[in-house]
Amino acid sequence: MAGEPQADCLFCKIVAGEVPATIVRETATTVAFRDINPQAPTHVLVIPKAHYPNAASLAAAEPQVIADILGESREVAAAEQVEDTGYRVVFNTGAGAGQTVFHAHLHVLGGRGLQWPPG
Ligand code: D5M
Repeated sequence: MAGEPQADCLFCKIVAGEVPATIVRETATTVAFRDINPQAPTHVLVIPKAHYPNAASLAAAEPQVIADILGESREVAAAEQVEDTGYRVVFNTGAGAGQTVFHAHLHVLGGRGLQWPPG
């Protein structure tokens, strides 16, 4: 069923507490934790607790949770004190865009200058 935990999903295991992560925030619908391979001084992933393979499928099924994730990204940015210097939020969607974990996740990146266009 859509949104149900998947046994072979790394981020479902983090939600369940079966894989350790440095969790920085948690709500009823989301978890935010530090990326294991940070690309900036602040690099936090905000994920839905429900399993959807990417942001598009989550948006179609549970649009309020996409809003929750964006709201949490703002809270993360404030806690990390990157609001004033600027930060970036990114949903890589599809392998061609660099997605490697197929449980929707929003990258929150900040704490250094960020170039555009991204690589
Ligand atoms: O981003 C997937 C991200 O997930 C990537 O930046 C590494 C991160 N990652 C992978 N495994 C872990 C664990 N165990 N903890 C924390 N972060 C992790 P993508 O957009 O799919 O390329």
